[in-house]
Amino acid sequence: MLARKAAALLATAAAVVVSVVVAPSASAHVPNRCSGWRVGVFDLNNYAGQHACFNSGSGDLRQFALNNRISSAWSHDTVPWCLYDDFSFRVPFSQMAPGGHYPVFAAFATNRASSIQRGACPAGFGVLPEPGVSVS
Ligand SMILES: [Ca+2]
Repeated sequence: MLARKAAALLATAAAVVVSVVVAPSASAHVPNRCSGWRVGVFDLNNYAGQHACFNSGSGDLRQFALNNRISSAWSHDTVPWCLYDDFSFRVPFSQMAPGGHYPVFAAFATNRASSIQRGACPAGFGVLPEPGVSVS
């Protein structure tokens, strides 16, 4: 398990182009996992389970064992992030709002993302609704 996490961390470091790291916001209800990163994604609700941290995104979430497995996420970024159903940023289906917190993804978006990228989706794709639920 430790080796898997180490491998995931190495994959994260290798795959993510680190530019300016945005300091996390003061949102007290978001756990410290991925502190200092723009976006954290998780395979379980409430920011739990397998996770990955991004500053620009990934064209292949298999690298993080998270393909079709993201069910919660948060963003500390100031711009939207687009979620894609396919690899290599193909088939956008929704976007996370700047600073959005999603302890539970909407049903249509759960376990669907195969790639994720900083920046808005093409026009016509709505913002993922935030459930407004805080994690204590
Ligand atoms: Ca998919």
